Amino acid sequence: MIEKSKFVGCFKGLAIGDALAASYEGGPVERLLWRFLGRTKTGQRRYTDDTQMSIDIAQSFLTQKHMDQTHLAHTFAQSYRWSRGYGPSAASLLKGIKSGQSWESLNRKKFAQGSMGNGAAMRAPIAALCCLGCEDTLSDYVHKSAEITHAHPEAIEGALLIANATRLSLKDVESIGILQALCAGAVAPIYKFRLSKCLDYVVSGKALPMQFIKTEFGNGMLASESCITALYFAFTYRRQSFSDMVQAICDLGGDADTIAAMACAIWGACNGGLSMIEYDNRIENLALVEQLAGQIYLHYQDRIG
Ligand code: AR6
Ligand code: MG
Repeated sequence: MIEKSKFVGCFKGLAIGDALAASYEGGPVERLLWRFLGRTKTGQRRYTDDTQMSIDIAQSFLTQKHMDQTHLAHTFAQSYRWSRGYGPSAASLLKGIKSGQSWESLNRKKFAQGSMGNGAAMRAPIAALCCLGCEDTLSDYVHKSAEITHAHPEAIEGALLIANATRLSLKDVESIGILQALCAGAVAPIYKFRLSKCLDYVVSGKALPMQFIKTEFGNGMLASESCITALYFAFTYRRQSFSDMVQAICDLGGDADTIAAMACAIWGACNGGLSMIEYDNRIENLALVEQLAGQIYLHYQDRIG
């Protein structure tokens, strides 16, 4: 049986990584803007769309008890606030849903194959938590939660990689075994290529220079430019300090908050949330995040009897 602390660590890790790295995302304009938007009135660090959409997945699951795409699409749309820093295509899609259009009419409107941004992968760890105990539903659940906003096959595959890495981390599978399993199941050439390099580097245990990580795995907004980067950090820092990993991701820059959200969720799924207590009063709404993780855990307990 998986410990509750791992569910809490996964969800809190996602929110903490997102909030701590948000001020390192993008170029000078984005960073300047976040200096004004990045704190609550009481001085806590605000999280971005990564955590908000993860909360939406959890709340929709806890209300509906199964994957209900219409309910989830409306939950995403109701939570949308421009000040959370959503991706441009995701923002216009969510505003369209809020104005009464269906997600099916919008998710291939801007791009013929849909968005291949990392916005589906960033929330995939929480989809994985919702499926624990009935894991044959995981692929379908992640696919359906992703395609509402990200219909492109690479966005969906990125979400599946992050969800599966989370699931196996919760079960204490060793990093090499997880990466081998992901390599074996990879479909898109970019994921096959980057995953096999990631496996080699994690096996070697060598620290890679930042510029090299950026060239090898990427640090951009596309799923193919950030998901393997997050896996590299999560498994390189698995037995090291959480805060050192966050700092390294901040130093990498680019889409730092989303890379941190994914890596920190997986780190928390491996190590649990005990070492994250120091952030409890520093990050917005962590009590809600912990409460939602606890409620999802109760479902897991019910399932496994
Ligand atoms: N073809 C070309 N460019 C694309 C395509 C495509 N099929 N799909 C996406 N892009 P979006 P997200 C480019 O808007 O994935 C936030 O900070 C295009 O430039 O769907 O939800 C989140 O936290 C598009 O605007 O956003 C993430 O960190 C961009 O990718 C990040 O933004 C992002 O796709 C992405 O979030
Ligand atoms: Mg982000």
